[in-house]
Amino acid sequence: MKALDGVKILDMTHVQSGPTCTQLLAWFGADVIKVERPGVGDATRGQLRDIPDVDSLYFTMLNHNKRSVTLNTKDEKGKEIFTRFIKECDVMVENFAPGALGRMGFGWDKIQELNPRMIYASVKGFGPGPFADCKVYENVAQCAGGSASTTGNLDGTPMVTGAQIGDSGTGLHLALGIVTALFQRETSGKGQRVECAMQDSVLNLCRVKLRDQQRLQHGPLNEYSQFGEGISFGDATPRAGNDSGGGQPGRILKCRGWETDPDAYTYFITQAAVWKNICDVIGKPDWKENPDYAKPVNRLPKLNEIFGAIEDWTMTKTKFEVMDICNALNIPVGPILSMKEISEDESLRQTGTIVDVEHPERGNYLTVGNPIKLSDSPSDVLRSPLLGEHTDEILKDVLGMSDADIAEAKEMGAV
Ligand code: CAO
Repeated sequence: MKALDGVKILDMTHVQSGPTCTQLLAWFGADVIKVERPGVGDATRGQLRDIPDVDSLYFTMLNHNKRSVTLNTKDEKGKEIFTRFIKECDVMVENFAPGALGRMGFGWDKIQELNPRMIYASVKGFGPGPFADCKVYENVAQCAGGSASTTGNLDGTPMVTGAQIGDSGTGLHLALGIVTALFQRETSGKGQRVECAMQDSVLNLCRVKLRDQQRLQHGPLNEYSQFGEGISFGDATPRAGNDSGGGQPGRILKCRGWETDPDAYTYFITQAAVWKNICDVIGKPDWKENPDYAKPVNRLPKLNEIFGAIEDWTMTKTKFEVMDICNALNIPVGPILSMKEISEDESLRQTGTIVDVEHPERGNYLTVGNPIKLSDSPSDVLRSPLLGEHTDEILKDVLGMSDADIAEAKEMGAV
């Protein structure tokens, strides 16, 4: 048994944000029926291809454990079949440009009329307001959600981050909305509309930066490096380089080999509780009792000097030696791991966070498994479906269509 066994998801998602959401639901056991346009499919099947004519890694890594049915939802026969799917499924998920489902004739009113128990979940770039009709991709969301403005160096341009907080971040939020709505349906008996805007999800993940925006009204942000550097603050939360976003100052510091290895760095946090251990390990025992350094508040204006001294020490060690030495002393540090190092990490393979998957057309590839581990509902990662691989099977077992009905629908170009 899996947690979401028996839940049928009508998956109208494409690209990244929606597919991340439905992939999670599939890992938890839902039957995710991915509806794709005949002969075309999700655009990402063909994007960033590394092997000619084979589904891209972009697609395969976002669509595990799903079944694919082709269906032209703009065609009359296709609409009839789609209507039957709406009646049979528990949840519909989509992330088309605003209004696309309505243009097909399947707005929220229509869906409620067809199936009052259906949960209809959408990702859009923006919520209601001036930008509600805009198409949005990852980096637009990072920019509009406050992330880009607060990422990067103080003297540099706004910066997007490699973590897909706009797409995958919104997919995660939406998945939570869906299971919450399923839970409420247990008592209400009714479906509901679940909406997640990418701007809102990014902002939710940038919550601490809105915290700092308000703190600015009461004085400088003295844990930011620019405070110690004597650079005055403007009227908006500034970019803070690699400063820690929390109350314990931290920085990225060079480790042995940094001259040739772009990832020979560690993150080092000067947690107040272990300050004395830090002083000992970097060879500054006098800083333990010296009133200029002993208290966190006195250290804030001197972060450049302090991290300079720590870096003099980290540069004599590899990032893994820093990890071993500091963790034994309870000092929080973390190596900067490259994707190559992560892909070769045995412990991540053992927990199912990195998984090897066999695909009939591309062979073996690596993917990220379910990061959410349920003890009674473990996730097995199954390869993504080929375009329309399960069309006949789904039309038969979900809608009860006969072979003759299916043949007719195919002849009409509906599937
Ligand atoms: N049968 C027939 N038509 C289909 C179909 C099917 N099975 N599936 C999709 N279509 C149609 C849609 O109805 C739509 O047609 P209309 O424009 O005529 O109404 C069309 O295909 C394409 O939809 P789209 O406008 O969503 O696609 P796009 O490539 O132009 O835009 C994107 C992509 C991502 C910018 C846009 O979908 C969007 O803004 N989505 C919301 C925000 C979002 O999720 N962004 C994240 C993108 S990365 O995860």
